[in-house]
Amino acid sequence: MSGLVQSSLAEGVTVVTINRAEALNALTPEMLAELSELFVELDRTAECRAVVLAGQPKAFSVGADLKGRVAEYDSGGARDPMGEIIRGLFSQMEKISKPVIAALAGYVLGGGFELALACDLRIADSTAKFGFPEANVGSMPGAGGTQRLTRLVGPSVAMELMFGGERISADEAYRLGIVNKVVAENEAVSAAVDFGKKIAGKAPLSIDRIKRSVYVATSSDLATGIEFEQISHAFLRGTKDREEGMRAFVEKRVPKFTGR
Ligand code: CO8
Repeated sequence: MSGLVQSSLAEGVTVVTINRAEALNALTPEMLAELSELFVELDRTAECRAVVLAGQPKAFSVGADLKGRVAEYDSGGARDPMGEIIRGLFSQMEKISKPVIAALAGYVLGGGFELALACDLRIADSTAKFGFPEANVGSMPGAGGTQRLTRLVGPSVAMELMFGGERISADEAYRLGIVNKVVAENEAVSAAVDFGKKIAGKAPLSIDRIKRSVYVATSSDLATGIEFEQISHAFLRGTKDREEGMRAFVEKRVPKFTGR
């Protein structure tokens, strides 16, 4: 590991921090590959029940490392290593069974905004600034941003943000439904960890099935979504945790969930 990505697990919540402050957390293929390896590991780690993804106080991330992109031109490379890794990582984040909560501060731009959108929830501090400047550099959001932002805010607002490239404040992002909550400066990580701990007390299989069902809702027609929900509900009926949860309620005690 290069130190570009750090993680620590406590009380069921893993905080993953992107650590490249000197370049405002500009994303490199190496960093994204490390994130991807880490998410594989977190998905297998039973003690990890929720993930908080954080950046630095000045920037969650300013997006793709433009210096690296220029170097790709200079070396005549036709491949797009960044594109391959970033798309794989974002779909992996949606598929892992644990909720991923973005804790946002400072610049959340371009691919950094797309990274935040690939998380399940977003909590921003009052310094967070969001924008898609890709059209300024002849590019476009290419890691799912056009799709995920449109699903959150609708086509008209999504195009306004991506055509104009203007930065919006945390409060505006909240008003548009892009972030779930805005907290005071430097409090996004602690607020996200608090929510993660709340999730850590729930039945893990319920959380997994809710997450999957919601993503089916954003990518299918209603009948398909209802069918998936029904299958998921039937699956949970056969789990030990469901019986434990219901017995604990009746016996007025805290349930002990095992993920089975
Ligand atoms: N890449 C590499 N380095 C960067 C980047 C970047 N995107 N942004 C900032 N930096 C570096 C600067 O070069 C500088 O380093 P140095 O001092 O060594 O030159 C350091 O970070 C600090 O930056 P500034 O001095 O510019 O700081 P300011 O506070 O004055 O400005 C801004 C901050 C406004 C964020 C400004 O740096 C900026 O506009 N950065 C570019 C942001 C941008 O355009 N991002 C979008 C990139 S395109 C993208 O993300 C597409 C993703 C597609 C992924 C999928 C592909 C398939």
